[in-house]
Amino acid sequence: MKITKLEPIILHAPVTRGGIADSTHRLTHWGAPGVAIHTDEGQIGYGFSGTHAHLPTDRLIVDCIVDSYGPLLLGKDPREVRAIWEMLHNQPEISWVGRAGITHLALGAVDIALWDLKAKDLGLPLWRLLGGSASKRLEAYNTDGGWLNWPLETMVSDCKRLVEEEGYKAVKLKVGGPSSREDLRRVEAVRKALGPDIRIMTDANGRWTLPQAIQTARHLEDFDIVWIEEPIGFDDLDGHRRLAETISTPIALGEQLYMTAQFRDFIEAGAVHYVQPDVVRLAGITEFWQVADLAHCYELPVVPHVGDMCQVHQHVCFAHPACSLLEYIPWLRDWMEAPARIEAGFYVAPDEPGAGMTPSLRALAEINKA
Ligand code: 0YR
Ligand code: MG
Repeated sequence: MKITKLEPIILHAPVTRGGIADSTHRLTHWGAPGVAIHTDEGQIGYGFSGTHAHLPTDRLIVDCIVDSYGPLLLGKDPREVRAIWEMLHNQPEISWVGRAGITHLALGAVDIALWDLKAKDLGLPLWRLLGGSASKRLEAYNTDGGWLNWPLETMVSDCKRLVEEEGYKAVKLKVGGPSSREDLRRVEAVRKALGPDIRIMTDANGRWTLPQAIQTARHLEDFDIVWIEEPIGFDDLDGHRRLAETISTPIALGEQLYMTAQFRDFIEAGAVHYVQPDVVRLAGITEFWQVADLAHCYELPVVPHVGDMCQVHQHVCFAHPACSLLEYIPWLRDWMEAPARIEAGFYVAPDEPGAGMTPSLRALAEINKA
């Protein structure tokens, strides 16, 4: 099997209620700049990054995929994905300008498309190729009820609906708003509405200073929170280490870390408890697996961030022993040929061959017109 063509794709999917916010970002669409990799056998592999749908930057990512990585991929056998990854990752001119940022996001999308091709070639869903089991219980927690721009009443009723009607047993709430007092009021209201048995995660998206984080975390202890995510700047290793030594609520992070070596440093320093790698921030499934193995060595749970809107992550989580919980955000649901399925708060192992990011025909038609 040989790669014959790379086709750029930029997909912008509207988010819930036309716009969401966390402490740091506001967006109306989720961006999925990526690639369709064609082969001489007619099979197409799809891989996407995950962005805040900023068209000029999305174009840089797809240009990097097609112009920088494309020539290195033509004629290669996509089934040799790990060897290809090493070759691309170590390519001197490209790695000179970035083992992070745009080149790295581009490599992630390429890697996902290659694994997609390999799995499709074997006629297997990726989780099966990776050795996973359909009987594994992979729980979903839902992030889509807890945005910072939802008024308190909306957030409470959304979270209640997710729990009472959809069967989730865990939800994530955004914090890090202008007032910590208001953050605490919102968390308290959801805790009261959901009762003691539902797990609540919080995510400050890096907004707090260290003293603010210490102070707010002390108060959050009253509400039995599973974790505080990115309490301070996402790559502040020593700050997170000091925070972890000071507060009792566990720390989750990793959605903005680009490299295995960064995860190693955070894990070794004791600065992270819930490890949150992302296949679209790391250079794809290949590097995700390295990080998940690393976390597993330290007996830390891996709870990925879903920059792919959980389509690929469900596959790696059904296969990797460090994963038993995965975020759910539904924004690509109407764009994928086989959207992730959740039943009573648990993922259903997908049957479709591939890595899970094949756009629906309708989506492809719309994208190609754009
Ligand atoms: C929206 N998940 C996150 C989204 C999300 C951000 O701004 O990008 O909230 O990545 O922190 O845990
Ligand atoms: Mg987060």
